[in-house]
Amino acid sequence: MDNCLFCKISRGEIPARKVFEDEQVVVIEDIAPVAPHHLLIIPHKHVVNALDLDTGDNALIGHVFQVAARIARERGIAEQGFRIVNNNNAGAGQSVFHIHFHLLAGRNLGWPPG
Ligand code: IU
Repeated sequence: MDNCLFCKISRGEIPARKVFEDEQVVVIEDIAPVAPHHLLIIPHKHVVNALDLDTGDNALIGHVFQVAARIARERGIAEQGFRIVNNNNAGAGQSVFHIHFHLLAGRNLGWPPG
């Protein structure tokens, strides 16, 4: 997608603080962190949000969670607890319309989320 911010980050056309990348996802530091650990796991594939997924994307979403768990272990935040958040549509807080998963940790994470 020509005009998509996360496609541009995925392609390396816009700089981002990249912490991991493989053939399916790129993981960056969120530009406006809301927790001591705030990463975005972004599939390279342009999918708008959960409503835009099809069954062919099942392995991709599984991979996202595998990457999140690996990063949580590597950062030493697995045992204290971490959260994976995916906002779908503006009413739920989605502001970038390319599917992504927030990985949050390092402070008390309230429940229910706001
Ligand atoms: P959201 O769930 O769509 O609201 O998440 C989008 C996130 O992308 C949000 O946390 C922003 O701070 C973050 N972000 C970014 O990391 N870099 C950018 O250039 C822009 C947004 I624009």
